[in-house]
Amino acid sequence: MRKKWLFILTMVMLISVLVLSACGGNQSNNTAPTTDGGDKPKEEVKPTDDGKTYLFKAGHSLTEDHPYQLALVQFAKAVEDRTNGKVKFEIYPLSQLGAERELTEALTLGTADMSISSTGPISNFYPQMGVVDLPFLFESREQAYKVLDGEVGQELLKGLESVGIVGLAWAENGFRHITNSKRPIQTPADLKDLKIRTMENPVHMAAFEALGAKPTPMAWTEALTALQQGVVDAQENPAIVADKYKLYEANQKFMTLTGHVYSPAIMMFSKAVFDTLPNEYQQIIREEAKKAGDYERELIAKMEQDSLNVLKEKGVQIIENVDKKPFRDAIKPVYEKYGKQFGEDLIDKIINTK
Ligand code: EAX
Repeated sequence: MRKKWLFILTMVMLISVLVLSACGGNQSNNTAPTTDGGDKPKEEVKPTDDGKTYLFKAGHSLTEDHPYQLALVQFAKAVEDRTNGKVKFEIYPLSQLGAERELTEALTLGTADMSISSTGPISNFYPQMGVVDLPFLFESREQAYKVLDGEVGQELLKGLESVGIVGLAWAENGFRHITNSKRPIQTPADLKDLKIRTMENPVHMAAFEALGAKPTPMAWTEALTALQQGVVDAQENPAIVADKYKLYEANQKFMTLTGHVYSPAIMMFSKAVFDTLPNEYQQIIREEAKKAGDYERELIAKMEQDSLNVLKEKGVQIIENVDKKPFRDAIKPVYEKYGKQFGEDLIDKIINTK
């Protein structure tokens, strides 16, 4: 009888040990197994709840089907998900919160929350940013990404804080090309006395003066009317902007693929607003802005050829394989002038980044 009870006790203890070790195994491994049998890192840390909810407005100057918008939509969803719905965004395209220069100024003043904008107007508030707007500075997206995602670009983003802006991440507007209502542009001589709308950007204005044109700076919101009414003959923007804004309906009959400026864009937050957020929310916003900026760059690169095809279908004469050397030579005085302002070493460093 004694042996029988001893056996039963032993079996009960053995079964208990087996059951406990099985449970303990699940608790210690609170990560989902991956397909390769490894363990994924722990899920993103969920921020401690400060009990507050935040609703921000994010604006830009382009259309609802442009990568600026699509990137902000992805960004907003990711931030809302990761903050358990505590940080939300309303997105305003079509310059509804103001044209790029106006909205950038509002960020510096803390009267607007967030934007994605081309760098063009930013140099009115942070002059050093103008270095990236130098024509023919970037020969390829790869070079641009290396520079902007490296020390030079990160320093430029950091420098924005001196004027009240948090530069969250680089994105892309695209390579800018020239459209006009008058004639095919093949050489700088074809630009002579052409009234061209430029961004409110001193480097661009100097460049088009050096090319013999008549630069007329204005916000994008005014540009469309000016083109339609013939106040200006030309403008310069990536093909996707010309497509989404149907510039073929604004007398733009010719597009010359000069690619004269690689136009970066920046996802920005007002520092006065950003600083009111708990650090964990700030970190989430920074992380998701970087992801959204990378996503936006991919979209721009993918959509560029589609937009060129649309412009061709709509009757725009596309002038391709342009000899860029005469254009580069004509704007050398711009490099001499701005080399002193931005630093010749910095410009050389950017140009020599391969
Ligand atoms: O940022 O104003 C411009 O030409 C800009 O390239 C455009 O609004 C996209």
